[in-house]
Amino acid sequence: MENNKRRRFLKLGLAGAALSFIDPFKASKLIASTENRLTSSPVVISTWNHGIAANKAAWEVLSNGGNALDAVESGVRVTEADVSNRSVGIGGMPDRSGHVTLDACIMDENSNCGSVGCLEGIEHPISVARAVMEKTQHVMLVGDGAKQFALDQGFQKIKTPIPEVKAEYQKWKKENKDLFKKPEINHENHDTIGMLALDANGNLSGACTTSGWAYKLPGRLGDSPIIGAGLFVDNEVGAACATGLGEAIIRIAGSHTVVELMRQGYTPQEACKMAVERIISKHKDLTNLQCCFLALDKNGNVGSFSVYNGFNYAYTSADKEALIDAPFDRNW
Ligand code: SD4
Repeated sequence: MENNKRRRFLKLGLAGAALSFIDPFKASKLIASTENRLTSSPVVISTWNHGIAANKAAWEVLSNGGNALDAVESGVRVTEADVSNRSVGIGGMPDRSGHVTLDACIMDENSNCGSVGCLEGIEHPISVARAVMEKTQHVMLVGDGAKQFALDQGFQKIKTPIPEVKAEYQKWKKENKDLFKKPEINHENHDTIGMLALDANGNLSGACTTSGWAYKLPGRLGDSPIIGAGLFVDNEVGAACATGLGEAIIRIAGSHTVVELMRQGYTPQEACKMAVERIISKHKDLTNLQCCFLALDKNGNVGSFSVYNGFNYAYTSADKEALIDAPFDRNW
């Protein structure tokens, strides 16, 4: 069979397989057009309940025929601009020297990617990450260089921490005289937004943005700005993102691992579970070690899994909007 025909045959086979196993979260809606070209019904998923508002903005783009890249950027910008959110964007918690440093990355269907780390005083790190991707030859800019680049690109300076966060920090500082005590990861700290979208042309993109671990050491980067850790997209296969303890996610190149497992034929759900099991196998002490993965494959099937209970994600498609509790390995 010549290559093109074989590819088309495989796609149609996949469509048939997907349609015959429909369940609410694996509702692949492949539609064969008259030319036997497959288009997809758009889907967007994102971490935690702040994903509901973010998905709405992303859906606005997707449902109007927009592309997945614009959708994920628009979506997570909603969370970044929400001053009541303590773990993403301008309302984010500071490091232990009182500086709010933001991390973000974005990746499109052509494996283009951009990222910023330790970016201070700029409202929308995800858009700066996109500018790194589109306007430079680099993938990642950090610290003062990232800030200077953002200002050169016309992004506005903002003052952080916002007054409420500053007050919380002052209180924390008083109560934690030993500032180099190992900071604890707790439930409240796991609120990064990672978003994955499939558009009507069957293309995938993803975005991830966070203020990171509250009271982290100055200069610390987590998984969220690292392509392959906090986010990975391969348009031939699928996309994955992560939230939770970044150090553990980086250690297994988490999101890349999930995508590669999907490439081997595992469902998004199985792939997320296997990545979590890998994390578990690499850590003797799982106290407070929460990590969660979210995945979307090329056919619109989704999956998620976390170490502990408590992780949920927002799902939006043409016929369903839901906040879904992720399966988990163990209870807290
Ligand atoms: C980090 N993964 O910086 C992020 C933290 C997180 O919700 O997910 N917060 O390690």
